[in-house]
Amino acid sequence: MSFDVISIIGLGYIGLPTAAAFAARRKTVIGVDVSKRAVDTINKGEIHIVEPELDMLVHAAVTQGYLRATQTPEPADAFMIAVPTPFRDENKPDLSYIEAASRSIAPVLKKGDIVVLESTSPVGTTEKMAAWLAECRPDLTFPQQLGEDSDIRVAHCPERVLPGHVIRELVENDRVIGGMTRRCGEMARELYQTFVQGECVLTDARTAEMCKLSENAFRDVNIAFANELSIICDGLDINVWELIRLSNRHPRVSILQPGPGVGGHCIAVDPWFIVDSAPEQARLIRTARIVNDDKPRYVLDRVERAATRFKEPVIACLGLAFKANIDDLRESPALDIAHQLSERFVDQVVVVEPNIRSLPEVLAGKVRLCDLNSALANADIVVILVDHAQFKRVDPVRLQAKVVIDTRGLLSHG
Ligand code: SAJ
Repeated sequence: MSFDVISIIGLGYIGLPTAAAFAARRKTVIGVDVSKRAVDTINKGEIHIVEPELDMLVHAAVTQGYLRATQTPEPADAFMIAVPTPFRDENKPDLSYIEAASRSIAPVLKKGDIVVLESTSPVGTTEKMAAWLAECRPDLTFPQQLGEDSDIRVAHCPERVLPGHVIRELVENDRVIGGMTRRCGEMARELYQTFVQGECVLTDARTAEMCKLSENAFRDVNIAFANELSIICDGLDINVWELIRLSNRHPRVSILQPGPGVGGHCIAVDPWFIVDSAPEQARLIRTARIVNDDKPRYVLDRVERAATRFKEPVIACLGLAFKANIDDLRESPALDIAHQLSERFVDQVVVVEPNIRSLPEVLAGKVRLCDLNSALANADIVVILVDHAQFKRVDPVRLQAKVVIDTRGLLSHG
């Protein structure tokens, strides 16, 4: 089998690094994206997202002629769909991007091609994708659930990389590959082995879909446990971070860290796909989502209670990103808390976020973005929302005369 030309549909946080990884192995890669801005940026050898080392890789791939971006799909030997799967109202998964991407590549498919779904998806989506493709191309055969070989092979291979470490994890992580038939899985494995050094483990498409959702739900449930413990400990006057440190000395206990809530576009989203598929059974998974989504409100209550001690307190929010040492503000509980505080305490909130140069739209004109020193000099209340490296270096003496609400346990880590 040879994959001379590989097409990646969706050039975002997963699609673009994957395109660059294939191009680095001297494969011809055609990147497809609906956004003209993304396509133009990539064709200039630049990138439109933030991910360490990606700029260098894309620049090399484009200048050496291995990577080219376009808005219209072209023929290739392998197609990988890496478009978003957000959720709509009432936490229902929205598969419209996958459907549109599938229908857009259908006209250029030819016998022998493989289509791999990379997007995190509810169970059954790979089968739906095969059905959409089949509907557009009655002249070709597609795999049925337990069917035999077909003209077009279809598989699911969810990405599992950690934002900020994508380039390394893309190569080193093991991959779970769910083929719609054994042959589909084997072909997908050969495709991934072009650049993946981790093990590529074969299963069926439904198990692969559920595997990715389970990984993120596992983490969500465990963070919810830590968040619930933190609220219980506040009421019982126990330092939750010391408690967790001590509990984790047990050889079979490994409690995660509480925080201001769960952010990002994966862990706070994916468990809902399981709840949507099994609403009656997924009781723990649903409750974990609710516990984590409620945590920002709990933090706000604490700040409001602390503020009653002052006439017009200056409130410094340390951090806006959804986790430490990144600039990604999407679905960030820290941003949500800063925003709500800015509405409640007009002209009293200052924000420190060393990883951004200008405020996001929701905060523009409402809070002041300032450096750590001036924030600490003026604040009455300091709310630590993200455990950025810069904040870890603050001398605790500077916080002594202030009310500190430390949602990340920054001051409690020895
Ligand atoms: N968080 C806590 N306490 C913890 C750990 C994390 O409050 O102990 C919070 C973080 O602050 C953040 C959120 O959870 O707000 C998510 O952060 P994360 O670092 O756990 O995960 P993501 O969203 O950056 O990436 C996850 C990863 N999944 C797992 O670790 C199981 C990654 O491997 C996936 O590829 C990614 O989701 C994805 O795309 O699904």
